[in-house]
Amino acid sequence: RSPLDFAKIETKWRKRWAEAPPFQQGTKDLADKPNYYVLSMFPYPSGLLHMGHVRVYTISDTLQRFRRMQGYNVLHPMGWDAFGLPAENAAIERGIHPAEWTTKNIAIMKEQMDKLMLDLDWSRELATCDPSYYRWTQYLFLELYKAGLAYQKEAVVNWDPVDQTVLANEQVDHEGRSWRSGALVERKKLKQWFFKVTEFADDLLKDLDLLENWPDRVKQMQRHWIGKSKGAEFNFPISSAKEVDPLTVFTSRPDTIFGVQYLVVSPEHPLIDKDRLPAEHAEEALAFVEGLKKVQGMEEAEQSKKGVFTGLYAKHPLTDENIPIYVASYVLSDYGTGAVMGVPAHDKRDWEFCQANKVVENVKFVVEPAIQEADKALPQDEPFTAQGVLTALSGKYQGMKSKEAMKLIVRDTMETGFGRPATQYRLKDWLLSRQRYWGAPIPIVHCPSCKVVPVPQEDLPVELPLNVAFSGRGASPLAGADDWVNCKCPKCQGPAKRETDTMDTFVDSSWYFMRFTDAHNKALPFDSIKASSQLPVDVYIGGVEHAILHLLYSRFFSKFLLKQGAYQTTPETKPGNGEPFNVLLTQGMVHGRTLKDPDTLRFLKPDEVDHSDPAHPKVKSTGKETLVTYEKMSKSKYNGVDPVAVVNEQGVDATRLHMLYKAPPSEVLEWDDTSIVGMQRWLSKVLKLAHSCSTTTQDTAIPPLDTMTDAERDLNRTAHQTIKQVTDALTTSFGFNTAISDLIKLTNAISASDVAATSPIYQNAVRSLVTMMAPMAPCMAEESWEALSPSPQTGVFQQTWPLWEEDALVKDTVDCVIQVNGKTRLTVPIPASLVANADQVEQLTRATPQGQKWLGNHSVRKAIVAKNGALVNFI
Ligand code: ANZ
Ligand code: ZN
Repeated sequence: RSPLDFAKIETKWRKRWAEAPPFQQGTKDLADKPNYYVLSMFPYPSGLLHMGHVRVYTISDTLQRFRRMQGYNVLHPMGWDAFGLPAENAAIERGIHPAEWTTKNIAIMKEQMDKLMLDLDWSRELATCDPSYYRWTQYLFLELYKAGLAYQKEAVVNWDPVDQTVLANEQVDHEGRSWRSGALVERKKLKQWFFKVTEFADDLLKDLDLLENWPDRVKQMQRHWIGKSKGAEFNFPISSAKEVDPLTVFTSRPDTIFGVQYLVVSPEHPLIDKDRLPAEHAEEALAFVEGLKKVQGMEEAEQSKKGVFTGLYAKHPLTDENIPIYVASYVLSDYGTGAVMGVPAHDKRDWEFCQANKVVENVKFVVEPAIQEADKALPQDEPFTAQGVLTALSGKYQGMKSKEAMKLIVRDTMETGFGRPATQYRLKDWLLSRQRYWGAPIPIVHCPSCKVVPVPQEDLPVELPLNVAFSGRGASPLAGADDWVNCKCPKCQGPAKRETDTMDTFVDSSWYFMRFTDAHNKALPFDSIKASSQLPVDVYIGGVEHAILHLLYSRFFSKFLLKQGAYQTTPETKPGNGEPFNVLLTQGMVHGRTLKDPDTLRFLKPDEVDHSDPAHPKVKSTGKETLVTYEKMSKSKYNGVDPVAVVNEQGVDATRLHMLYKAPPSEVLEWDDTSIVGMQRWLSKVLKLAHSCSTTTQDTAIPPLDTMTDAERDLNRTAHQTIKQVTDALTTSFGFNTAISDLIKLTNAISASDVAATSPIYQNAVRSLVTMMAPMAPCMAEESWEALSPSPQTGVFQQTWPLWEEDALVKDTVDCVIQVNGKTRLTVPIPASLVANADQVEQLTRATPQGQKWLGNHSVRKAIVAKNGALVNFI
């Protein structure tokens, strides 16, 4: 189809670059250049590169090549997020050891990546499952442990009965099913390891404001995840004789204290104990709690408004009323104090609970809207959840606004010891232990006499035993590896047992970007000076699915390590305070062209479709045109696209360009092979242009602007305008799509121009074009550069990025909008030097037939020149 043999050109450069890489990584002459760190989120080695990968890596490779050409010493590494469940499942299903499966996949994916012509620093390659890496993950665990930020506690966890493992909340979907196995998740209490991320909650929240170059949406998601909530804690004394400690609740609405009609504790609350509950109620309450464990998933349990009375009462400290205490699963055990004050009149969940369990007959409204229509009573059949003014039921606080009442009530109750101000975060500590094999072992030994003992640093890594049984059922394979589990206590040398939990893979990925700065360090996770000179990452590119956890945990790690002095930030280091990623670019998904039968709406298999007219595919059996949509690629929709096949067929440059051109990076990209041909045509055209001026002189001096002909000035301006726009797109806006269309426009302007190919202006335009194309389409740019051959010794990647001159951008004429008495009437081209001069503009306007018509023989009283002469209003 295409006259150019792209594959041949690609092979030619692949070979030459293998001999003499276009960029030297870490050479001496780069040492005095400023550092720049471009990173794409490292992949899980599934063994299959998908189009989403192509999109991320194309973006990062484009950005890094651009920065190198700008003269930066760029770090652009790649590694493997190689621990995790799929490897272990492969071991169970196919009997291959996870290590072997992973190594094989890495090799396959590396080859696939190579097809994409990515210029990566493979000398820093790392895999998180490699002992030389996880040794340092374990080291960092111990650092956190020593700092009091890693601890063990019993916790209610999401238990996946199929995978036999604990799941994080976000691994459970809204139906309470495991993200991986699809099994209904159960609630189970287990001793687990946690990282105290909540210790950093305030910093993690506050410092989001420093991240000017992060998408607002991501920052919003993080804010919501951290969920800071201000309010108060109140103590309600329990009027039953058995209980001495009061019940403490957290509320964000202390102004509703007079509306408390009952209290509710979570099913895991310490009060729910047969010794603490009155005998006549204990059985029912405990049975209720027991029953909840069988309810599927956390989510469903939380949704349910069912609850039972505990038999206990508390005394309302302000009204002395006796209020019943309930237990219900809508109260979370790990938020606030695990107990709430029930205010049915002003909280939706309390209202529903009250209705569902018939707790009280009359709901007490203690706050009313500030502005109320005189004769219109507040509806009594729904809660009033907004702030307002306190009603007569609120005693001496009657008439106060909610805000003011909150302050006073908290202050007053502080004096009596009943209340205090409190802040709560939705953010929870990070539950990091997993009852699985394929993860970094937690470097802890349990000794009968010394209890929890950290493994000494010199004994790291605690290596995974290779010889274990993968059954897929029961406890973790590690628990069954007796030789490994039984060890000596590092403290007393007595017999002890290893911790058999491994770490969540999010731990591995929370610091890999730091390891890349010093990937082979054998004494430390990384050298402080090396890390300090590279961090933060200048641009981080990856999927928005990591907007919360991975980014939050990475922020936690880098803040912690900064505090520990593991690296420093300099005043110039943006954004500061241990924030790991300066610019965050979250790329959208790649959707595939999906064909459906218009009659049955069934997804069509490739062999069911007649593609003889590619723009109008038809159902073979009926001859009807198929429905065409773009949807997430999946096997069941037959809409998947194999990147390697695309590259083989269309060429790597056209594939990369098409990927960048079809949509702005953060938006969904509708992948459609049929239009790649547009990029191929453009590439051919550029190469032709390059050939057209290859035979000319080496004289590249651009003559002064005022000696240029109009055609030369025009072409020169277009070239400079394009340089400005493309540079901006690659620096700040990341509008690769508009950058490509600007380059195409420049190509067309060069071809259409009357300027001779021998002119330095023409040559400069072509050279700038080829240079700017290089980061996105490396092979064809290099081929074109060779054709141009302005300096045969150096390739296009040795060229410096072109600079634009403001002078060259100035237009000769300005299209001036003319208004008469404020109404827009016509546009007149005015020489740029005259636009500010109202008299001249008037003369030139009158000189046009339209201008004659509107100004006629009226004299102008006043002329208002606006927008630097682009608009003149004659009055
Ligand atoms: C009384 C009240 C009255 C409440 C009112 C709200 C409105 P945020 O803003 O998300 O922090 N709450 C406290 N602990 C809880 C737990 N462990 N499980 C479920 N709900 C809990 O939410 C704070 C509010 O959520 C608290 O304020 C409490 O209900 C409830 F008109 O107390 B409120
Ligand atoms: Zn011991």
